[in-house]
Amino acid sequence: MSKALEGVRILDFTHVQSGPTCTQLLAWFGADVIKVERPGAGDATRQQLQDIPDVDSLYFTMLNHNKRSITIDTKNPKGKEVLWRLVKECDVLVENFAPGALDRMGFSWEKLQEANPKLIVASVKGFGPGRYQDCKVYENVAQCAGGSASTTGFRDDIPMVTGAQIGDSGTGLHLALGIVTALYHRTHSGVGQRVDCAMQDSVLNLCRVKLRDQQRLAHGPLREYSQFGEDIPFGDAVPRAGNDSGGGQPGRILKCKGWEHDPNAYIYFITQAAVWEPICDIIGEPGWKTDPLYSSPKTRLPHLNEIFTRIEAWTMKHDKFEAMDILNKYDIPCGPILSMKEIAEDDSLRATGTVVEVDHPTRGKYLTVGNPIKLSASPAEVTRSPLLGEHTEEILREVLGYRDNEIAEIEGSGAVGRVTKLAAE
Ligand code: CAO
Repeated sequence: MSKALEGVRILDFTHVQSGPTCTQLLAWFGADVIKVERPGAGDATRQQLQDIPDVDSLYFTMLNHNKRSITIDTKNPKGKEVLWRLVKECDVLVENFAPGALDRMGFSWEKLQEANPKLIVASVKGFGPGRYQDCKVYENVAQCAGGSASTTGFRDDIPMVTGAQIGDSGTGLHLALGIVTALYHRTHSGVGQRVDCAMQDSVLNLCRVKLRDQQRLAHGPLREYSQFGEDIPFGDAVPRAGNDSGGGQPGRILKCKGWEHDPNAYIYFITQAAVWEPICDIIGEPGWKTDPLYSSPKTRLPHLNEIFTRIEAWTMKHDKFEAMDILNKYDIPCGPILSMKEIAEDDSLRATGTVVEVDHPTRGKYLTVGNPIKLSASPAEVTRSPLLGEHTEEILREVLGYRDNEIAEIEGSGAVGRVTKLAAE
């Protein structure tokens, strides 16, 4: 079976999380991703949150699978010469430097296009053009500026960021789609283009249901939000909705057996209209099937707190997995709150390769998240992240055609740091 992106070569100027998530996806699909890193230091995440001294951190290893690493000082004249040769050999340049950094290095869009008109240049920035365009941005800043934080958490508490990295990984996903779309466009236009993703925009795209609710507010209260049933008036902006379901089918996180000592003994329970009758039977309220106060989705809305308190009295008698088994028999949409420990040990996630064990020469075995996108004709094999500069010589020689004496000259200039050959694994 062939890889979907076989033959596509990526010049990967990314660091930290947003850009690396994007290029990792492209690498899983078979692109040859050449990660350019600063000699001696590399991507800052190699050293961040290190759990084992002098070993690439899990932060780095879990975001840079299937890539090759070359060290180049982009500010060294010889380094620039090598980079320009790489620009000509690559289909896509991906970067997520601070605004203006690529231009300052001398790689403006105009110069890149002149050197390689087919090149696609893909960038992540915190903000798009406008008043914040020059700002440096990390994950939580994007969550706050993209509308996620103001709509996450509980109404009577402070705004909350979410654990899902929607600013970084979310933007990386958007960028990857932009890149493959531009690659497709290039097949009939013959030319490259720029692909720009702002982290604020990507977060907003993922929060679009909240902009929907913002406009619904003009026509009355948001009846599916708990505060409606609690008679708490709405202000002029979408409030935080706690764990209320974002859709038209009310849902909540409810306690299950063991909640007193297990912080994750909870289940998400959705009172989908289609299964209201079995819900009433299971929780021991058969009268609610016909009582006009409870029998229709609309009349239930003011009573959601009472309804979920009653359902919780049932869920508290079962552990979350037992409750799942019972509720699934009736097609009642629900889901256990899984801890990361439970996810790491989950058989089915291992079987599909979504959770995968990888071996690393200095770290040993570790768990990672594999490609969540499954292509039937080109399955992704997850290979370990590269050591810093591991492929410098290989890339200089095989991709760029440099000879021994030229490689020695490049090394002598300080442009690529010390070129070392990795002992066979
Ligand atoms: N050789 C020589 N110099 C290099 C180099 C290399 N191989 N790689 C990077 N550099 C230089 C850059 O050219 C830049 O120099 P100048 O400031 O002189 O132009 C310098 O390193 C710092 O780059 P940076 O500003 O991108 O890095 P930072 O650590 O200061 O900021 C970040 C990091 C993420 C805040 C910033 O890159 C950014 O805002 N990126 C866009 C948004 C983004 O992707 N954020 C997500 C990050 S994950 O949460």
